[in-house]
Amino acid sequence: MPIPQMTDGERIEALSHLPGWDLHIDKTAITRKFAFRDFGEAFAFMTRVALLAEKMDHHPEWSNVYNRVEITLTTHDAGGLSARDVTMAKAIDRIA
Ligand code: H2B
Repeated sequence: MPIPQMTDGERIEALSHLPGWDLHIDKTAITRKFAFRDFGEAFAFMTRVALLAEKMDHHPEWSNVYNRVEITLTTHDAGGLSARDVTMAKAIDRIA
């Protein structure tokens, strides 16, 4: 069963509930930058997100530089943004 991409209307509605997350110019993904006190805190956050990703079977594209973590969410099985990304973004915000 393919996962549907979100419509323009759904994207606008979802983003209004996701402060800090930016929609990519091509509308296929959302990104947020997080900053922590130091590397230990950033990596602890990443560890929790990694466990969440395994539980949700939905995995982030991300990078880490010392205390900063940048996360991009997109659904490969949909070829763009889906409701899974929105659910995960909210869960990540709760962890942060
Ligand atoms: N993560 C993301 N971001 N998008 C997907 O489409 C996706 C995933 N699909 N994690 C999952 C794994 C799928 O490939 C496995 C087989 O369930």
